[in-house]
Amino acid sequence: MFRKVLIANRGEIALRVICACRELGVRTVAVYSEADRHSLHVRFADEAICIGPPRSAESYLNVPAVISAAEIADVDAIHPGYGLLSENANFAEVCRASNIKFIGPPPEVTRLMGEKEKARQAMKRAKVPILPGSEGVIQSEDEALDWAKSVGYPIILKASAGGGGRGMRVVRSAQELPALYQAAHIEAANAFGNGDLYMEKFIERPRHIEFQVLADQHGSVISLGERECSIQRRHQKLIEEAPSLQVTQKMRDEIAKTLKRSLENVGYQNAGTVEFLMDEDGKLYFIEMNTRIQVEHPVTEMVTGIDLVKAQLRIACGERLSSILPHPIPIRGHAIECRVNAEHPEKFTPSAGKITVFNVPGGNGIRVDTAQYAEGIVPPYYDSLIAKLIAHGNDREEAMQRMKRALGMFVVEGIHTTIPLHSRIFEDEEFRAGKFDTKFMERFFERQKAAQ
Ligand code: MV4
Repeated sequence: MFRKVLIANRGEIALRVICACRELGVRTVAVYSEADRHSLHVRFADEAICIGPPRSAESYLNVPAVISAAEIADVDAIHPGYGLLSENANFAEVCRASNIKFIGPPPEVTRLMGEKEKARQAMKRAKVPILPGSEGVIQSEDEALDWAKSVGYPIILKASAGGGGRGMRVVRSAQELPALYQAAHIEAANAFGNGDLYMEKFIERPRHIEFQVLADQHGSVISLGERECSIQRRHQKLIEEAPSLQVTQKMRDEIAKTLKRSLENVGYQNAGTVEFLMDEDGKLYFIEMNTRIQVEHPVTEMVTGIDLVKAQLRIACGERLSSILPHPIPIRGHAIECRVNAEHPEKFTPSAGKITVFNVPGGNGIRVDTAQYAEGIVPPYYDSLIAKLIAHGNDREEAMQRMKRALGMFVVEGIHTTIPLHSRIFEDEEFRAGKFDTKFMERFFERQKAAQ
């Protein structure tokens, strides 16, 4: 096992990685910005190094500062967490050049998956189902019109360097295509420094279902089942669960088989998430792959009993999946996660400030991943996630009961949070029936307004 690992992140995920390292007897090095001096990841790491001013660009995203800290502390490896540098292939390359193990896939694979259209074609070649669409990036407006005609409207234009919802345009007719093509191209060029676009058939009411995978450094890949992530607002997930009510064991086994083949083919390593859209007929289509540990990984941990972060560390040390995972992977009961964000309840704008009261729920089937505490500060510079509340039960009903009672016992004062919103969602009949797609929150807010 590694002797010492640097965690290039902050907040709950930095603490989550510290927990995994502790259990494996690995020394930890935290890095922090001037705004995070009193954060728990700094307190609980064995060593901590300040790497710059509050703004991420000058601290957590500052590659020379992070690498210098790693060299000064003499670490064997860096865990990037999620967001920040986690999917930055250049950073992974600098780690390699500095003889520091990057805990994630090789930079070549990160780069491939970061180019969404290339990833799509690679998965298509490996027989993973994809939506009808363009083959390779679109070179011109005329080419876009040709593809759209062959695919059939509506279509969606996506930025090849994008992901997570930025730089997308839905096109419903040939007449409106030219303007939307130009808008998407310019937006992508400005946002990502790369204006490349591709096209897919548009699904009106998709469900977002993603598969967790682990891959060792000896060419072996395994799927740990799916998560249902359709409850989101403005591309920010609010609630995730595992397993999905819509995925049968037959579908799960089939996807596991195709993912094993396709990801072994591209030389995937470490943890990853493969995103699919499910159409109205219940069919799954690959849309993109995330090459990091995700925010919502705990729901998979709760139903499989597998510690994904410890698995990441052990894989990065060269251990084989066959020596760290049970076979077959069990799926036990049901888990749901609420993302507790520091946000204004109606406007959904960040709510920074000092937390005065912080009572964290516990008890049977409840897990809370957080780096916050009473008297703690929520700085305005970063992501608004302050805690993840995870409920596990023998079935979805029990997980929901536990979540409801835990939400009622989660007391945060001094800032606004999404806790009251979550409580209302867990009273909603449509949610309780598991009837949701990515437009759920829009309908939910309409129902709430109508009920007032
Ligand atoms: C789509 C789609 C419908 N059809 N692709 C948004 C985020 C990005 N990862 C993919 N997204 C979508 N791609 C096709 N062909 C609808 C969305 C979409 C969406 C997807 C997942 C979760 C929430 C979403 C909200 C709006 C649109």
